[in-house]
Amino acid sequence: MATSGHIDTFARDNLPPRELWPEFAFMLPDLQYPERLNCVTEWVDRWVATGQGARPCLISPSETLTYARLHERVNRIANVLTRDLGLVPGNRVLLRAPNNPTMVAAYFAVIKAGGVVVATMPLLRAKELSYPLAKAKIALALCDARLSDEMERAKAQSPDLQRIVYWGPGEKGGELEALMAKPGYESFTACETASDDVCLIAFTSGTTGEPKGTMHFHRDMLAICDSYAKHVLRAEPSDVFTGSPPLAFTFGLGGLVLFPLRIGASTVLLEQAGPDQLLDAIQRYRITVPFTAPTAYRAMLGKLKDFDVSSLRKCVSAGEALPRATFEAWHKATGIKILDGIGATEMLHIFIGSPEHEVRAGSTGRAVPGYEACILDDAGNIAKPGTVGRLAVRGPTGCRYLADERQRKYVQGGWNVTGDTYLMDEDGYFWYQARSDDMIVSAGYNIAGPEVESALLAHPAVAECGVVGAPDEDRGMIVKAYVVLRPGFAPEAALTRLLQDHVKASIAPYKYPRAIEYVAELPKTQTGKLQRFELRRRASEGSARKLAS
Ligand code: 3UK
Repeated sequence: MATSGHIDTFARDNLPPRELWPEFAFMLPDLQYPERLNCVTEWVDRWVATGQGARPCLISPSETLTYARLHERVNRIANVLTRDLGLVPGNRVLLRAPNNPTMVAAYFAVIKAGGVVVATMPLLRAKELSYPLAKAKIALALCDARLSDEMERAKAQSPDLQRIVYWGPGEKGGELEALMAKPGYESFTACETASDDVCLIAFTSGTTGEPKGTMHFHRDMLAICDSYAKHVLRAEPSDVFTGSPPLAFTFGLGGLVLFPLRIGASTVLLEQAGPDQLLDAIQRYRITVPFTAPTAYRAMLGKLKDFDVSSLRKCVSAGEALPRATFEAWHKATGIKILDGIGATEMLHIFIGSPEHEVRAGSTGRAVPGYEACILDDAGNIAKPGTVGRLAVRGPTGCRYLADERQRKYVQGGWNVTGDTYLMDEDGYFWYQARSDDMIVSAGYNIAGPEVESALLAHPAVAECGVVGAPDEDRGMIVKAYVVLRPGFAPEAALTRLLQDHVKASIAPYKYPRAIEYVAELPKTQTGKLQRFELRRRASEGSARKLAS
């Protein structure tokens, strides 16, 4: 192991003890990295050094940066960090901005200077910002001036935070740009970090309990490009990427920045990326590779006729299971098989997913080359194909929580145990059942909420839905569906019966939702995932009220 390039040893000191690490494997020749490695040079400097600096790189509605201009912007910020703001290798820097070119430049500048990025979602409030500030002991923040309100409020309650530097328009903005303009700041030599120095602490969105800080090395950032992106996604330098996930969510970081820049492609960064904006961008920029969540594909389906999406080549879905109905409708409408893939913040990116020619409708796919995945039974042994059990994975990336006891839960016997219930078939394809804690046990039957959701989504009246267990005196639990209707359908008892019959006709009848409640919208996380725990809470409150009355 190379000696660390960090002077501030906080990240290294707070890695989990070695015996709690998952096993790491670097089976592919693509995954051999030098001991000294600053990953940013691979995405940015490399293209300039090989005479390709004029290629388009980051595209946004307000500016387009070539690789050469991104290189310069990264260098200028890196100089500001080290010369004006006193950054020392190993220091953590909080970043707060919507997806835009300066956010990307700041991400790379922190890492190039040997720092550790802690990126945050634009919608977070002061309270949610103060948690990572304290947990990762962050003294410096770079922030888009439009997001200064909550940032200032967070500072007031965060003793570690010494300094915030703002950029962009807005009352507080412009300080970063003024510093960046100094003469001599256009070049910067990358800090000589070790390939196993931490460069990113990504916090999980915390659907249950406190967020967890997952620590990633320089080599991890390349490994996701050289495993998933190279062998499953298989994009080309001429591809134009875009997508909706925030760059603070590693799904977005990989799909919108690391994957395209690894191959010299370009990427369109959108500050607002709802289904309409995404469709508009696909048409306007002739997007070939979009990254978004299953609900967004579903929402876009109804609007495809108003847009020209003929440029699309590869569509990636992750974050939640892709319902078969969505996969099939998208294939019918566009001729494209959506690439489903399961990833996790702990693993940095997607570790199960198959290329188009191997995709099977309704399955997440097979283990990504470089990764191994299996199903563990209750005793922790590898189960036979066809068994439903806990998903476990290992490969070049894996879980290392920042000072967190929950490491023992995620890593068991060297495997990363993601908390998902899956089945692996004889051919090595993985079939999602549910989050392990989302399984509904009703009158002795195990029922996976997402399977009932998939069945409901195939009915034309259903726009979105969430299925959970509601406490029930007779059955322990009953299957309850929260349904958002499409325009033109009324929430009537007749429709409830129709939907129930529809489910009974498409999956085992005992799985049908005995209760259906119509709602205007579903609770979602910052990363756009359905909050089943919130629905469960509502469902149990609802039945508590019923019992009391
Ligand atoms: C669920 C899926 C079924 C699953 C992520 C791609 O989602 C990402 O990371 P998170 O830490 O959540 C991880 C959990 O989300 N999940 C994700 N993808 C799928 N379930 N099918 C899928 N295709 O429960 C997993 O354990 O927020 C996704 C890349 C990077 C990521 N961080």
